[in-house]
Amino acid sequence: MIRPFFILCAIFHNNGVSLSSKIRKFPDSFEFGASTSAYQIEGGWYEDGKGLSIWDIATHMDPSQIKDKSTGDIAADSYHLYKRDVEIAKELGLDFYRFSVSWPRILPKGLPNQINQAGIDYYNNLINELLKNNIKPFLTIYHWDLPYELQKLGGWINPHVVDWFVDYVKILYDYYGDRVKLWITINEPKQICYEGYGSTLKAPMLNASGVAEYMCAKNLLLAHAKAYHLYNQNYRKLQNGTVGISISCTWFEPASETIDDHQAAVDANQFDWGQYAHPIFSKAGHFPFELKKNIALKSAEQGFSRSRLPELSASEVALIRGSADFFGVNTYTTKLAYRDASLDGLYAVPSYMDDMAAVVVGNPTWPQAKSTWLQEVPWGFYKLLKEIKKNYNNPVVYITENGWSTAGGLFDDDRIQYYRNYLSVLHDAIEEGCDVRKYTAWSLIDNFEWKNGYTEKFGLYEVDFSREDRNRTPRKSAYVYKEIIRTKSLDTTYEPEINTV
Ligand code: GBH
Repeated sequence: MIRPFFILCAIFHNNGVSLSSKIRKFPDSFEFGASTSAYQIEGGWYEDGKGLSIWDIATHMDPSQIKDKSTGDIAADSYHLYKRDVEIAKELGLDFYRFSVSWPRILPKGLPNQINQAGIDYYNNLINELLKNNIKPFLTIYHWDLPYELQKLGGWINPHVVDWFVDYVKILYDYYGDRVKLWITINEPKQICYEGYGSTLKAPMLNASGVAEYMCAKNLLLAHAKAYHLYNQNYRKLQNGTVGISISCTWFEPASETIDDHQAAVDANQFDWGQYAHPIFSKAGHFPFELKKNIALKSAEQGFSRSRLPELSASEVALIRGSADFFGVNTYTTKLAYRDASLDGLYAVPSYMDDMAAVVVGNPTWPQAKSTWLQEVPWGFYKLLKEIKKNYNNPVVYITENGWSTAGGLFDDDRIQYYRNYLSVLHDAIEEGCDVRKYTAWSLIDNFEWKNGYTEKFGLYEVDFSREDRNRTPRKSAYVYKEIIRTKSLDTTYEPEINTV
C-alpha cells in the first residue's frame, strides 16, 4: 500500500533539496545514537553526597520560574533506572549513547579537593553497562548544571572558571578515559552564555545582556580549549579518543532578497553559532568579523571606553583555534531574519539582540512542534551543513542533537516525518561531500525540558512522570528509528508493526 506520506515526499521539493522517496543508504561507517543530559533525566538531586547545581537552585525558586512549577528533583529517575536506559539504547540498536555528567555529583562544591565517590561510581556503572551491551559511551562533560558554589563566585563570567573547568575535566579523563573515547567538552555555549547570563531564559538567569554573555563566551572558549589541550598533552596517546564541542546552530535565512536582509541573516548566523564556531574552526580564529564590528561600533556610540566584546590576545586566539577533533552540531530549526530600522528601540540598549540588530521570526506555513521556537525546515539543515563545510574547510561533523517535541502520546507521526526529512537532507549533504559521521537523536527518553518543565516531550520513548516507577514506553518513532539504524538507511515506506521493539 502506498501511504499518503510517501506521496507527499515524492512531490515535496524545497530550495533545491528533494525529500525523495527512494531508499537511501548511509555509509557503512556512519553511526547513530541518542542523547540525554544529567539534570534533565537523573533526579537524585540531593542523594549520595551530590552538591547543588544552578538548576537545583533555579527550579526551587519561589515563585517558581518553571512553566508547570516542576523540578528535576526526580525527573526520569535515571539515577536509579540507568540500566533500563541502557536496555532502551540496546532495543533501539544505538551505536552510541550520549549522556552528560553532573559536575556537582562528582565535585559537590565544584572544586577538586572533595570528590564524591558515589558520583564517580554512578557514571562508572553507566559506562560499564553500556560497554557490556556494545554501545559506545559518548560523554558530555558540561550540559548546564554548574555547581552552585561556583556560581556564587560568578560562574562562567569569572575568568577563574577556566581553571575550575580544567580541574573537573582532568578527573573525568582520569576516571573514565580508559573506556570513554568520545568526549564533548561543553554543550551549547550560546545557551549557557546568552540565555543564562544575558537573559532569564536559563539558569543562572543573570539578565546582564550586552556585557555578561561576551565575558562568558571568552571564558568558555578558553575553558574548552584548555580541556582539549589537556587531552592532547596527557591522555591522547594512551587513550586515543576524540574531543569536540557541541554548538547549537539555528539556520537564519534572509526574509527577502534585499542586501539589508541578507546582511541581517549573516549577522544572525554569526551571533548565534559563528561566535563560538569561528574562533575554533576557522583558519583565522578569533571572534567573527561581524561580531567585532557591530559590538565595537555600538560600544563606542554608547559611551563605553572599550568594546563590550572582550579582546582575545594572539596567544589566546592560537590556543582556541583548531581545538576540536570534530564539530558537534546541535540543530533543530530555521528562522527568517530581516532588518527593520523602524524597530529601533525594540531591544534594550545595550544588549545582545541590539548588537545583532536583526529581527528573527518563524514562518507560519512551516510545520510547528509543541515548542514555540521549533519548526520543521529540512532545507535549513541542509544549508547549515553546506555553510559549515564552506566556512571551516569541511570539518568532521557529528550531529550531536536533533529532534522534535510533541505534547505527548505514543503515535508521533509528526516526529517520524521530522526525523525522516532531516535525515534525508543530511544524506544529500553527505553525498555532496559534507563530512558528517554521526547522527544523534534528541532525546532517548522524555525529560525535564528546562523552563518548560515536562510540558514538551522530545523522547523516542515516553516516560510516565505520574508513576513512581517512571515507566518507559517506545513511541512509534522509536520503531522507525530502530529500523533506520538496523538498515543504515531511510525507507520512507516502512511502517512499523507496533510492539516489536
Ligand atoms: C537543546 O537546546 C538542549 O541541548 C537540550 O538540553 C534541550 O532539551 C533540547 O535542545 C530541546 O530544547 O528561535 O532564534 O529564539 C536547544 C536550544 C533553544 C536553541 C531555542 C534554539 C531558539 C532560538 N534551542 N532556541 S530562536
